[in-house]
Amino acid sequence: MKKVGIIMGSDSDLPVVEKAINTLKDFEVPFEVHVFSAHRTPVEAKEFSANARENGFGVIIAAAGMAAHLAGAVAANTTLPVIGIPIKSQNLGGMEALLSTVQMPSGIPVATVAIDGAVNSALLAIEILSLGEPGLEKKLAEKRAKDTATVLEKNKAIEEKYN
Ligand code: RP5
Repeated sequence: MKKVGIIMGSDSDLPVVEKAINTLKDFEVPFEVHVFSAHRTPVEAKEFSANARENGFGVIIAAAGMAAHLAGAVAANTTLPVIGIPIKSQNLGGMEALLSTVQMPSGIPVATVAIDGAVNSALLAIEILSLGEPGLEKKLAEKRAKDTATVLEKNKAIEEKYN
């Protein structure tokens, strides 16, 4: 199976990124995690991205906060699908990272999830990999069914309490 590459701009992003890591673990999808920054270590970020396809990656998740150029810079150096996670910041709440990540010019796409949307970044990566992995398609369907059952149970409890 192809690996998911997870890159974050700083180790301070790890508490959010760990949710993506845990989701990939739940699905037994192989991954690598790195701290590469578009601004602080641009050479390393470029090298990883440019070699990612030949190094066995199928999709890359890039998490960054503030002037979040990481996902776009990664996407500029690979034709693999890139998923951006805008990380919430103290001063501007992540809106700056969201806009920096999502507003890509035509030709270099970044699939952007919600601010701190790490779980969805992993699920989207798994969905992409599932195109060539029927086992993952089955696990995704099972998770959806489990999530639905959980919500229906909560609905039942609320209905019993108030109706
Ligand atoms: C971004 O700047 C990182 O992705 C992080 O979200 C933010 C702050 O980084 P630190 O100053 O905490 O290292 O590049």
